[in-house]
Amino acid sequence: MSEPHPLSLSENPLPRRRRSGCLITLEGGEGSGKSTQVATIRRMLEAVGIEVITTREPGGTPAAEALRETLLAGTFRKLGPEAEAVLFAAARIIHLDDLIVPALAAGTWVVCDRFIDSTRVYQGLVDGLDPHLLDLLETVALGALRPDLTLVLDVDAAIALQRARQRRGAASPDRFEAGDIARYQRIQAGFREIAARAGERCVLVDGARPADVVGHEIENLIARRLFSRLRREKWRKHQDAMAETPVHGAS
Ligand code: T5A
Repeated sequence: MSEPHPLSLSENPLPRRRRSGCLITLEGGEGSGKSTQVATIRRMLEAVGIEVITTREPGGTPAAEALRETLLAGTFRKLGPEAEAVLFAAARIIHLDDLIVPALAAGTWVVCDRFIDSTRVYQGLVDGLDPHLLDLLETVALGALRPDLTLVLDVDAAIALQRARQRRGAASPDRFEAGDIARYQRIQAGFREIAARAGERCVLVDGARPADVVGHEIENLIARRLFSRLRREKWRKHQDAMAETPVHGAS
């Protein structure tokens, strides 16, 4: 078989390994309640016996967390938005290779605070990067992998900003939090548009309500949208338990 030409582009990127766990992502502007709901989802899945890990982007592994620290501090800003987008993608590749893909392959469910839609909104809409570059980076990082469900938390900019500031307390804002209301409104509009365009994968959730009310709706959404996966997982657990139960009379 002849070697591919180094400059030839693959029209059909190789899919990442097949998987059996579910990937749920949470998206939305700063302070929209993503981390709070990640913890709720974890409790819900554990309560029905599903193995689950929670993680975040950028970050999730030691190497990707190191990149997160410098990205959020704005250290790479001077390199320009393209270079910064490549570094977000690098953090994502590490995260996928070292944590997400092996977990999914082992049947573990993964709940991730921010993922590909954040790149589309922050690097695409806010920083104005060419969507083709973002497509390419997404293909390199994900292959054919996509989240099974994306919950987009929708919270008005003023509330989200107030929450983010409240939580931060006296600490100084990172470069993302230092923005103004107009910027938050663009971000919110961007996430709304993604939720409308990718309705198969995304659900827009009103995140301005009390956290327990939002959590209850999310539990119902997961149960409805991923019902067959939840049932299959329970069946698999049941079979595992049966296999471990000693059979009377067996030698
Ligand atoms: N980024 C990220 C990119 O530019 N490109 C990318 O590809 C990716 C992946 C990450 C930054 O990186 C950028 C986007 C981001 O700016 P981050 O710290 O991970 O930054 O994300 P933030 O959204 O800033 O994280 P926050 O923790 O501030 O927001 P959350 O997780 O949405 O909100 P949460 O749950 O921590 O809640 C914030 C506060 O509000 C309260 C909580 O108790 C907390 O105090 N709260 C509520 N209060 C009332 N009612 C509710 N329903 C509440 N829910 C939470």
